[in-house]
Amino acid sequence: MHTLRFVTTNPGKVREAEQYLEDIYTVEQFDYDYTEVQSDSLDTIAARGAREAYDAQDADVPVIVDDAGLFVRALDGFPGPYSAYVEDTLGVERVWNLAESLENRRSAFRCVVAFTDGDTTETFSGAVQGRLVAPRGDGGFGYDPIFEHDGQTFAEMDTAEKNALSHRGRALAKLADWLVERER
Ligand code: ITT
Repeated sequence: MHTLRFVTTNPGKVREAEQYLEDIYTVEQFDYDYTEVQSDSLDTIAARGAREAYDAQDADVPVIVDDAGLFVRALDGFPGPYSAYVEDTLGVERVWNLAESLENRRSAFRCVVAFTDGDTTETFSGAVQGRLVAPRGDGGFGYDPIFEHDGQTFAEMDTAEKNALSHRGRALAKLADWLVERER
């Protein structure tokens, strides 16, 4: 089976991707910190990151980059593309402390997965709506403990349950369909 490199420092993302891609590719984590260009668009960040990582590797293997973020409606979408910075600086507990004072805690996770094999670069996106709550659950990663969808936080779900609903699951399902179609 061919190899696909998932360019990320986050093993949680790789775990979620394997479920969609394991019939097509052996998924390998490529721990490369690509330049996250300052952009309001996850699409631009992911596509540029994929091309940079593709060029930086020592082989000729297709790569994917996944850029995701938490968009809080009452904060005009903040932290959005800056979600990693906010998590690293404040931590999820303190993000919740800030969110607690908001009247409307509706939020969305968005994700763009960019694929490139050197010739073709394609992006696939997914989103899920939910609301911020006090942290619950110990599964998942990142903001999962404070993101509730239909009464459960993402951290209270196992990987398959989260994938079936999540921003990343939706983007990966589109990528997997596209890859299968392309092989025909
Ligand atoms: P890479 O850039 O190395 O892939 P990262 O975790 O920094 O890893 P992102 O920039 O895409 O990835 O993530 C932005 C932030 O959003 C970061 O703090 C993540 O933990 C968080 N995040 C992304 N996807 C998430 C998910 O499915 N559930 C909870 N938090 C998520």
